[in-house]
Amino acid sequence: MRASARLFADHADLWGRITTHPFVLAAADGSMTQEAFDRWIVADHHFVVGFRRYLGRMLELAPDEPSRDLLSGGITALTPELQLFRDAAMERGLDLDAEPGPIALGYTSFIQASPADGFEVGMAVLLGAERAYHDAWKAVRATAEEHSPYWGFIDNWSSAGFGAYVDAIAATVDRLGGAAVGPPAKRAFSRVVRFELAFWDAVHDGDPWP
Ligand code: MP5
Repeated sequence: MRASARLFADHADLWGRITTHPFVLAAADGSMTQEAFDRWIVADHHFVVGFRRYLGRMLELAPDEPSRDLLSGGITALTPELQLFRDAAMERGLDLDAEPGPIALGYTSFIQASPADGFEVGMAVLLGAERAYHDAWKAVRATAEEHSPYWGFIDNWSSAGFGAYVDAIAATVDRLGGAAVGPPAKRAFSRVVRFELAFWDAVHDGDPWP
């Protein structure tokens, strides 16, 4: 089995819960509350700001030109993506500098710390996080209307171009082979899957500090 497939094989059940989470279903059928979507914009903006810095660290660690091409492409795509968040926040009067909740902060901090455990661990994290969003927003796209207020975000992660990026990440993980599925990489991937679920819960229901 390829290394990327081995990472997913252990998490088939939890993966199904990411793409059928109540937040995802509500985005698809238009029943999302304004509070939940506003919470997601602020929390996910915090995540993407941290994610871009993590990708910068991964670019520095990358061992060859194909993986540097992949990562620098990922970084470049985040300029228009961050603008989507800024525009949505401006329209809705949201403060993007608001204190993130503990789940949003914890997941983002975990992602940013992951390259310290090596490039292979960082790549397992990248595969999990990007594939989670591709699969979830593809599920939203399957039933959402193009005039959905979330269309810019839906299209960003569900497009064929983003799918090709996720496939290229998987191919890089496969090229890395054994170290990409060693215990540290598997543990990090498992944490990504569980954090993705916790993040949907947090934006759906709230992510309060004590
Ligand atoms: C992504 C995201 C995808 N924006 N938020 C979460 C919680 N998980 C994954 O990352 P990117 O950088 O927006 O493609």
